[in-house]
Amino acid sequence: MSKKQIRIGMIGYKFMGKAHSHAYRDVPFFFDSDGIPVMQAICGRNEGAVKAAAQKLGWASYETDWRKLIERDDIDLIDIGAPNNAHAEIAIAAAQAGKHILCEKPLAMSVEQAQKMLEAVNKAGVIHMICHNYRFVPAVQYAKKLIDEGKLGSIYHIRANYLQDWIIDPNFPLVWRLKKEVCGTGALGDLAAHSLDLARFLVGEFKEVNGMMETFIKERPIGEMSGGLSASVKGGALGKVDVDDASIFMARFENGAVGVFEATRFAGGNRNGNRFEINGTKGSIRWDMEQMNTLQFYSADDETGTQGFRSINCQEEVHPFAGAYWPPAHIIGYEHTFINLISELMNGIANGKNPTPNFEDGLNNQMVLEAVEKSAQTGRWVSISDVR
Ligand code: SOE
Repeated sequence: MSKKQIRIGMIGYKFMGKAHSHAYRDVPFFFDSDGIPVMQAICGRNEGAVKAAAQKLGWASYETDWRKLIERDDIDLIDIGAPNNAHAEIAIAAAQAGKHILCEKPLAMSVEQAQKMLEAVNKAGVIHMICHNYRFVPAVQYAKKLIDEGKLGSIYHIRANYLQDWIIDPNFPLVWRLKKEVCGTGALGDLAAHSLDLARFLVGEFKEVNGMMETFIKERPIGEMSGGLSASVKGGALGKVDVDDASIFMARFENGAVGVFEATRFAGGNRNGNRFEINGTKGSIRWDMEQMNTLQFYSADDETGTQGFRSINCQEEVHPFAGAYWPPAHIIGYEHTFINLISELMNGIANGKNPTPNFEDGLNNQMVLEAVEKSAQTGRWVSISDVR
């Protein structure tokens, strides 16, 4: 079968722009996907910066207005890495122009927006995907396989935390991820969104949640992130932080499992501690992004005396996606999660089949996020069916 060329137009060129660009470049290197990404155009508002990014990241051209990018008839897929408040408008316009879409998480600012985005892609009949890259860690995919094969039996618990510490310094500036009108929520939409997506992938659908949200540093210096994650602005005007620094919630799942979730950017020493443990009637699994290639597995079927968590290095041919790379245990990293995800998207577009996670997952995730917010405001349990 001849390969289909898929011409990409990507919006955003910072952290995610770099991760996605790298993945488009590397997909054909490692995967025999039916679709081949063509890095056609990158888009950003600052001409000097986007031009430099185009050159550095390997894009053939650039645009400074996303509407122009969408109008171009030499683009098949729009990749949205712009801040959260721009996702809905761009995605709906892209769908109406008949473009396939990859959108960064969280899908939208609200359930209402996410519903409109899903309606637009369904109406246009385009392929859509949301960038929950942690689903594509081989160890996480293997966890899913073990659960689907019944190795854990029926699930009792998930406890998941996503712990970072990059805004602990009160002088860290008021960047867009700390402004409600741009990002919607703080640690909840940025970090817990990943954990609850993994929970939906591995455990099942949420039924109800009970949460709390806290903002420890209520005001921060107005300024940019120059200096990266260690940016610090001394003196000058302060602006209000109106999103959560930490969010914690309990959950019940449709299948009877229960969960505890914690997302924070104030867990000192945890740079990217994305972790979960799942316990079932026949066994347990544990995973930690900071040791991403290892899955801990406990099986109650093991002989008494030898029971305990065993560490599986998920870098063998049998581990999903791992075989595309190196010989066993020649490890892969964070960037490979994006390569794996985009290889699925390329196959999806070439074969006209929607991959997962897609906008439907984005909407379901958004319902959980909104239910947690509502619960934190009211101090009550909130059913997911009540935020539809
Ligand atoms: C920042 O907290 C961030 O880059 C998130 O936005 C990503 O989704 C997460 O994967 C890593 O941390």
